[in-house]
Amino acid sequence: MADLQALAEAIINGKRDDALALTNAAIGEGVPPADIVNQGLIAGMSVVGDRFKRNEFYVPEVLIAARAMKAAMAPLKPLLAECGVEPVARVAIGTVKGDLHDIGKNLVAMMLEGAGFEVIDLGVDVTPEGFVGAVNDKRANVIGLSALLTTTMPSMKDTIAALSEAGVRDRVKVVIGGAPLTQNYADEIGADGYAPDAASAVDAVKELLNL
Ligand code: B1M
Repeated sequence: MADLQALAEAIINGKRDDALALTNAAIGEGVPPADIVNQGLIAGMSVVGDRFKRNEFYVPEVLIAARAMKAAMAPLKPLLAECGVEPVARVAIGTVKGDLHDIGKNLVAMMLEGAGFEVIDLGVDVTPEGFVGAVNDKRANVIGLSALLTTTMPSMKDTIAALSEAGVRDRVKVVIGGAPLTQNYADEIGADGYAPDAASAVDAVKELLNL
């Protein structure tokens, strides 16, 4: 019988092969793909997020768990599309213009994927226009801005201004993060949310979307 608890454990422990095998077994038994995602993958990644927040897990453990989740997600993606299961929301995330740091941004993207969001990773050195394009062309509901340099923080303000100028500001929530950022800065530039770490970014996005 499909063991979604074991699947969650495989994700938590970063056991990629086990996660994939348990996912394929559950698919083979006819378990609905959404249940496999929710009760296996998301349940596991949510424990990973909590442990990361409590400093019981560090970056390597999160990366390994995310790798297991991605492997397990591969056979599920086409099935979810066939069933017409829509993602919870679309988050377009990027490191802002002038900034090439992407380790933290990648972690945030992985945690968001683990929580069931569709993540559009725009990469690094993303211009304000690049973020506007993600709202117009990719139908992003949330924009995630990451910056690691004090010199690139102002690009967050420019991005929010560009979203307003393009007339799409009211269609998206903007969440910011990165080592030099603070809630005060988020308030100052008119961002909707701020998160100090990857697991809190998931909480912030959920809160903003009332999920
Ligand atoms: Co750079 N660098 N770096 N660097 N680098 C820092 C950031 C720095 C603090 C080092 C220092 O001087 N002590 C300093 C910034 C100083 C400042 O602005 N106040 C600095 C500098 C100056 C530079 C260069 C200018 C150096 C030079 O060339 N003279 C240059 C700039 C290049 C550029 O971006 N244009 C540069 C280059 C680089 C490398 C390319 C060598 C490399 C980046 C590789 C890469 O990312 N692919 C690098 C690295 C690795 C660092 C340090 C050592 C580590 C950053 C990191 O990855 N941390 C960093 C010093 C340090 O932090 N000890 C440093 C781990 C990561 C998991 O944490 O990114 O904070 P972090 O992400 C966290 C949270 O912040 C949060 O969640 C993550 C996980 O919990 N978070 C979000 C991040 N984004 C979020 C978004 C959210 C929510 C939460 O919502 C959307």
